[in-house]
Amino acid sequence: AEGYDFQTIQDRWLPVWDELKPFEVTDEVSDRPKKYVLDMFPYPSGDLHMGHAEAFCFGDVLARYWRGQGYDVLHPIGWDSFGLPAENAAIKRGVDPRDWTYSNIDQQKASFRLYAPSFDWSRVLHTSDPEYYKWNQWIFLKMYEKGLAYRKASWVNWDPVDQTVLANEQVLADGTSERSGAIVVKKKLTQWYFRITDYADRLLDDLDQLEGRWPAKVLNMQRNWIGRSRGAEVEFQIEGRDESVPVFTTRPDTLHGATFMVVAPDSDLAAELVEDASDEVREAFQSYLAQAQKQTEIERQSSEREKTGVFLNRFAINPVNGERIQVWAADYVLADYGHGAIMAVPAHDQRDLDFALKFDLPVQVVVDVRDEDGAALENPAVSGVATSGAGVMINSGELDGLGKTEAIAKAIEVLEARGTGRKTTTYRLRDWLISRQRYWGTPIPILHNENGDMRPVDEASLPVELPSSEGLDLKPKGSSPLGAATEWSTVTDEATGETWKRDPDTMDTFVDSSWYYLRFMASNDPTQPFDPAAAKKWGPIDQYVGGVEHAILHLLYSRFITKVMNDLGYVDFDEPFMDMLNQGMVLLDGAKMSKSKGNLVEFASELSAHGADALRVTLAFAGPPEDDIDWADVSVQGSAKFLARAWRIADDIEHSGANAAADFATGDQGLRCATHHLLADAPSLIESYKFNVVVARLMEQVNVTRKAIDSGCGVGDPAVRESAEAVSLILSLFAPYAAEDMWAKLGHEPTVALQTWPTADPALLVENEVTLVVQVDKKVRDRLTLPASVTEAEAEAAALASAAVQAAIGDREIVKVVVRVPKIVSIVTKP
Ligand code: ANZ
Repeated sequence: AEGYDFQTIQDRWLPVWDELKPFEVTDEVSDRPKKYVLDMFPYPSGDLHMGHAEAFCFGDVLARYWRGQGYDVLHPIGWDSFGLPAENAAIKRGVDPRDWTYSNIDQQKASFRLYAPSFDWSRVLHTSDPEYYKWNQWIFLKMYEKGLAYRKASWVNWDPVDQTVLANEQVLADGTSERSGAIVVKKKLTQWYFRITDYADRLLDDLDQLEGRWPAKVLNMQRNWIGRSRGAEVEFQIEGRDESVPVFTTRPDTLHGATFMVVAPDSDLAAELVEDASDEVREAFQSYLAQAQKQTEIERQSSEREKTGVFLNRFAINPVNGERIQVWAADYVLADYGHGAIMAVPAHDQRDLDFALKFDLPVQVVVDVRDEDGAALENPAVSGVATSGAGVMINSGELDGLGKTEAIAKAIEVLEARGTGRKTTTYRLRDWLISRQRYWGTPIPILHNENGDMRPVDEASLPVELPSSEGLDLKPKGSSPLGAATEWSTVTDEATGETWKRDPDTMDTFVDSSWYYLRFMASNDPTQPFDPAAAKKWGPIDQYVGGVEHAILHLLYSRFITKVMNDLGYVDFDEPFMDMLNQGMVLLDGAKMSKSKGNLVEFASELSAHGADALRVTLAFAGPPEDDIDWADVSVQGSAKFLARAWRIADDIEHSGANAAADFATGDQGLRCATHHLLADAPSLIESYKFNVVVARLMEQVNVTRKAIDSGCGVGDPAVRESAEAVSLILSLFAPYAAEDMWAKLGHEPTVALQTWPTADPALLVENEVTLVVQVDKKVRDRLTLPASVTEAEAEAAALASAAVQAAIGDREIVKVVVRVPKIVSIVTKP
């Protein structure tokens, strides 16, 4: 007989599966339960890599598992194919971004076909197809109608190399661009935003529903990113200015200790406050502003950094005590948080204290904070340490004597009564900047005229297709290349003859990926973004699988757009991802793989050397899926050997001519028990992502089965066939080719992937129990069924607890208990 050969098996089953298309599913309502399993879709930057191999292996294990449990499973695939890397690569190679993108997609598709995830290939989408991005534009128009899409001028992170706007998290802690490595600068631009801040409370509160279903780390990152902060806004009058200035504070109780005010140098307020200042002040301010704009937000907020600032030669009035306090500009105050201005309370806030000590500003203690022994803490002005904890209010008029919580409530009450402040909530979350000055993205469907009016493109004329890149200079230069596509840009209104210009910007690709999971429910439908009835059947996603690098933005934006869709009545759920698995990374010798480091393990070469099955088994067996995998520590050969052993059992059965119709119940009991334990345990192990344990159990089952064949019941025993079938079913999650081949050798039609798993027979799960005999004065009084692993103490306790034994003992005294586990407990009484 021929041995196990992955290549032969792959060649045998690929064309069969191509023909069968086993994973295409319909949107029709069925009486079976459903699961929607989705892996974060790939970016086509080249061929698939080991990271894809891992993530798609785990997603596929889960998708295949639910089919085995009798569910209708939607497991689609698409490509996140717009974006900067394609554009930069295209510029470098002098080709159209389309050609580069779609040839990479073709390569990834071919690799996926071999790797064999159980995708429904009939639903493929690419976000760079006009049929897809038409619906980005449709979503934009819906948002615009609802006031959720708007334009404003603001300071943005600017990458001077890529010449584009960056999101905050694309700026690294050292102030450089994640993309180009350039030092990021601030630039004031008019940009499009989505009003995600309107949804801040819902985005935060609804995370509670996902507790225990998403990794705790991801929930925390989402919560911190939204950053809800409860407090008050307090109005300060500024001398020589009519309107008062609001500041946000979490500690309105400390208002009597506010000894100066600080405004963000890059705020509109700062610019206004220096308008009429002396040349000297204005110049000092301008040079300070220029310096501040070079700092990242992280640097500006760092407590390590020496405080800097300029006095604006203006004064504010503390609303509670009428004191005249100086107004400074300093970069530790951010322009776009709260109101971009603060009341500084140096005694109780470390940042303010550092600043006060550096510039010799007054420090006023208003909270008496004590240490554990009840001793007063040293004055912050002396110690240099702000006392930020709770204590009793002093030097604070009507607040004196109150504790922190009561003082905050009282302070708010007083402010509200006087009309100089109110209770409020502030968020760290900012609106979502969605416009980009680049070519390879979705055109924004807005028209502008000479007067500066805007109007949305008619829904009926969507999509606004990207013009050909021919003749356009795609090199970044600060304005969108589309502005130069004159013919494309110019739109004449047929009714009025008026000329309009298309908005030249394109959308952030996070817009594309914020709703792609919905498009799978009508991928080929030109008339609607998705079919609401199909969304009702499949939505929301039951299982999402992907990298933790998307823990914040992608998930937040998807959650936001889902809530908008819910509000607009298009979907009946308002969270998109019910359960989430974040896979670890694939490393080599402890390091992240990269081309530049020369330590890249190529997916394509691993795939051709070992085959899809061995790779998948190796990835699943390497450890818990959340952990990193070091490719230097795994043995693909070991996986291949295991597969050969498993396959050999089915092969031996096939060649033995053993009766396929044999009744399993007549099979070897020992082997049957092992098989049914495996069937009983596998589901909860898979559902708790313990894929490595399941592979280990399969290895054990293959060994037990081989032992039974060699030294026990022989290959013809029905229990051997039963075991081989169970192995084939469960193995199909990890090694679809080998499992399919085994299934065929056992006399079944393809495909094993669509078989529902048998349930374990409870009668075969109890072999681990024993009968313990209890004697009282040498007479058998009871027989107890106990686990075989019962300890002496447990056996004695169980014996003494038996009603029959207690009746036999009566009120006589027990003089001796002899325990021989697991067989007998013998009780001797005093007659
Ligand atoms: C007075 C005060 C006294 C403050 C005190 C704290 C302690 P979170 O919790 O992050 O919301 N703040 C307000 N707006 C700011 C801005 N644009 N840039 C930098 N800091 C700003 O922090 C809220 C606190 O951060 C506010 O409460 C304010 O300082 C400061 F003993 O006001 B606090």
